[in-house]
Amino acid sequence: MSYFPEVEKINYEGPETKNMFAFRHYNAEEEVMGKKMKDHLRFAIAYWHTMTQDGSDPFGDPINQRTWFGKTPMETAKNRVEAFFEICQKLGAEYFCFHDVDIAPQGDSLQEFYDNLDEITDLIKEKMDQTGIKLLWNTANMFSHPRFTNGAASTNNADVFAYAAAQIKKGLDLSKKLGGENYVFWGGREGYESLLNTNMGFEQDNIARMFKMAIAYGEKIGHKPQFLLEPKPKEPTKHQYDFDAATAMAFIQKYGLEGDFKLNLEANHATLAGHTFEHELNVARQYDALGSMDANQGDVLLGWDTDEFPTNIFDTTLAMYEVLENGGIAPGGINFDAKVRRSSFEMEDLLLAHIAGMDTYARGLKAAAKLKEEHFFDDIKEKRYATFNEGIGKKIVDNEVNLESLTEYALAHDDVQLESSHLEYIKNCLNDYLV
Ligand code: XLS
Ligand code: NI
Ligand code: NI
Repeated sequence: MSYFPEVEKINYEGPETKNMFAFRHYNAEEEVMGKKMKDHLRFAIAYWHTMTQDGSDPFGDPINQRTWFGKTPMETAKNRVEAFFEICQKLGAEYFCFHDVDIAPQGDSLQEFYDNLDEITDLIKEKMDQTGIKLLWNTANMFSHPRFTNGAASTNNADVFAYAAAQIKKGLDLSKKLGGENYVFWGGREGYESLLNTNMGFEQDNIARMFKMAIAYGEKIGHKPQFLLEPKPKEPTKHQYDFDAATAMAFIQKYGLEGDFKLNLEANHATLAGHTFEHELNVARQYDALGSMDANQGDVLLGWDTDEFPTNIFDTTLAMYEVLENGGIAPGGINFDAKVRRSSFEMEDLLLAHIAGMDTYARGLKAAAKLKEEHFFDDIKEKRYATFNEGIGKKIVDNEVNLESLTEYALAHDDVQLESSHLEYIKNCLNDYLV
């Protein structure tokens, strides 16, 4: 049975097409800088936003009616597998991501949850084998259930810590079963509400303990996905420990996790932290820790994680430029951690929204490749730092100076001449690459 009988496989038809269900810019097999677009972009579909999002908001009841709703939670879960792989196939997305709770009902006990997960992942594995679609990453949802009100690995309650460990262990078992290429930790409730009752150092030590157990377990079962830490500054927790890329790297370094962990960076989390997405990607690159991307966008007028589908080509161009500078994103990918707006409640909107996101990233890739091929930023930066290429500048870079020798130099050259950055001119030229 088909859940989208009216829609054929979505193909590239070019920017002139009037067909809503066609790509206008994403052409999977087309080569950009000697590599297929699909291999640059490694698109993944997020199970949660696509299959379980009901369109509700704090003021509105669920609105999304889906034909995969069944009579029991398990029946719905099974139908979802069918529908999900149809969506991935129709879009030509080769990867997917999920939380444990997205794919199977939790039932009345942890054992029942495990059994449900086993049954559903059998179905998922069958679909993966049939279609060739691969698991980019999975993760454990350790933030929705009331038991995680005070955190998971950072909880004040040891039984909760143990429960979280059991979810992670299962997550790694499922990752092995499905050949997951990465495994994500997003610390939704790993943070605190008030310092009046919080031992921050103790909580962070416990998070590191949990991560080390995850690494050890991966080694034990002979399955080592790339571990990824996903920063976010707030929401749901007021102070989240992995505030941004730099904070997450400080944590990773403090606990000696550099060899095992990279970062999964999300566009909307970057802006919530008061950064641009490209800033976060660039920071990660400085540490050789750019692991994967959660593609979405926030709304400049709203201060929360709106998880909109990315449609801003300025942002995707600068993000893809960082990816090209990184030499690619594999084994990570571009996961659409994005949901349709409440008013886009038809099932077909799930396809249209992904088409928009994929086209926007394709345009970003093409523009970024041109910027790189034409050395647009390289030339600007080369010129801007030119004083370090010779004379005293070169000596600084070669570590041949100290405060005394620089003082001697400065006394003789205190008539400093600056050059204008012509930033407005740069932005004007950059626009030519975007359209
Ligand atoms: C929420 C996060 C979440 C992670 C996976 O804001 O983005 O969806 O990506 O737990
Ligand atoms: Ni995310
Ligand atoms: Ni998010």
